[in-house]
Amino acid sequence: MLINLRASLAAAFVAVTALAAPLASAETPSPAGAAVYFINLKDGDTVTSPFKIQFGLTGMGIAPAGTQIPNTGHHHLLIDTQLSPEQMKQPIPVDAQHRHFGAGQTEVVLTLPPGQHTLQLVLGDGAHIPHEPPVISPAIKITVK
Ligand SMILES: [Cu+2]
Repeated sequence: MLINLRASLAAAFVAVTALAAPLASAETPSPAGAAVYFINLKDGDTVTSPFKIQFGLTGMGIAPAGTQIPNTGHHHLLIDTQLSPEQMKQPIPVDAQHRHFGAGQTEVVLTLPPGQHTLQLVLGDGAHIPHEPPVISPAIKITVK
């Protein structure tokens, strides 16, 4: 009986894995020319904390997290970090260095310690996974006074 249960569980696990595998690798497509960018900041800028960052997007629309509408996504701000090639195919982590704007926000007021910081924007689909190809800005370096 126990063996049968184990076998069923193993079979169920294999079935779930088989279903999940293609989904996990099927990123949402992005249209050609789509881009995210910082509207009010550029590489080399010096700011005083707290400071506002405005997120720009062309070629796609904003939709809240959890929705799956073609050619949409929501903003993510990477602070002093970057996504590895593997992470580009997975839901973006949620922590202080990976900020999600899942309600569709297009700006944030940020407080960062004095010094140099790297900022980068990346759009994620309704499941927080970067599109294919990724819609990601160049990383910019700013100095917080
Ligand atoms: Cu997200």
